[in-house]
Amino acid sequence: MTLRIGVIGTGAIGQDHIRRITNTLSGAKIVAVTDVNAEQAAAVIKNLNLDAKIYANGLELIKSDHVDAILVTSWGPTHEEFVLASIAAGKPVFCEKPLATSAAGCMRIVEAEIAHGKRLVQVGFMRPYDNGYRALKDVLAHGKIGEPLMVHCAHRNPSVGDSYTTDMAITDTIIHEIDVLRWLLDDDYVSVQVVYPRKTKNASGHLADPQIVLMETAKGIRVDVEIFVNCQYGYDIQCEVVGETGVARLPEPASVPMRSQARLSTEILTDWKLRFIDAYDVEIQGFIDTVNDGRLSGPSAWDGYAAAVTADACLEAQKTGDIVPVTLQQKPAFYKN
Ligand code: NAI
Ligand code: ISE
Repeated sequence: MTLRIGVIGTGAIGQDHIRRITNTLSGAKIVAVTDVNAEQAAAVIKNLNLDAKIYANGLELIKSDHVDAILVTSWGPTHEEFVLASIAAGKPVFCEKPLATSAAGCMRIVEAEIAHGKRLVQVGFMRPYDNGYRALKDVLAHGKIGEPLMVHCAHRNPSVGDSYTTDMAITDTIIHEIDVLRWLLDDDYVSVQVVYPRKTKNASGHLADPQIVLMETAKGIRVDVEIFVNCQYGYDIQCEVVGETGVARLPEPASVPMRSQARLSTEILTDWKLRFIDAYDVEIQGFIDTVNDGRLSGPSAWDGYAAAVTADACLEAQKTGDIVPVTLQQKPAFYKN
């Protein structure tokens, strides 16, 4: 079966997913696109030589009989409406993070999906599909370093534009660590705090950069995540788990060690699209395959909700400097597998 996919939002990640579905993955094709920037949507169709129709807006695309499943890759504040409309139409939907911009919005999606009675939503958290994180989880699952006690992480981007604001360090950036560490540790957060180191001169005047987020899990594991989005030197994702009997690190992306000009060096990537290219491929292929098999899996609306509750607490902690509790509702049986 070839899944007919409609894409809402043909910007950076929308184009990247359209390219991979068209050129790399199997079992699906892009039949519909829409973007508030209609010229851009038309250019994407032309450049990739797609046999796809441009829709006037996301809601028209979702309703179309020619579309079996939806990819939501528009700006975060638009996600909730498109995901709810997809559920109302009974269509599977892959939604880039954030699922919604607030925990309350994510909960509306959870309730709509439960009322529908079958999973329809996958959230675009791709790190659990990354080979490095999977290897790290395997180490923990086999008890090779004993019980995890502490986790040290860094999420560094070379630079960000002027439109990147202090709260986006939470909603756009550390949201990936919030999700992947829940999965890695099989745990939820109970509290968070944000502290601000000395500011880099390379950040815009309005932006607090770097930031450190401290989180505690229900099992008592302490997590620190450095977010540094103007680090200048590359796109660098670090994760080290300290256990009772050893320490395990996220592997570096494969790169050829070079001896040249009196230096031993390896490349550091600069683009998030390349750092996680394999993970995105596996993630979207997983969406296609599990939709085609009628057993959608992958990060769920509940995972989107849990991440949003934690992010909301981080946003409060950014403002107050306090240790802020993270309080999740009871996990519904619907999401227990
Ligand atoms: P972008 O700004 O490059 O693209 C977003 C596109 O959505 C734009 O072309 C815009 O015109 C369009 N759009 C906005 N509102 C719309 C609406 N109501 N209907 C139709 N089109 C609309 O942004 P980017 O970087 O592609 O990010 C999009 C989403 O993907 C964001 O939520 C972002 O957080 C997420 N993202 C996820 C990544 C990941 O690693 N999983 C990486 C990058 C982005
Ligand atoms: C971007 O929006 C992403 O989601 C990337 O995966 C992330 O690493 C980057 O920091 C964000 O800006």
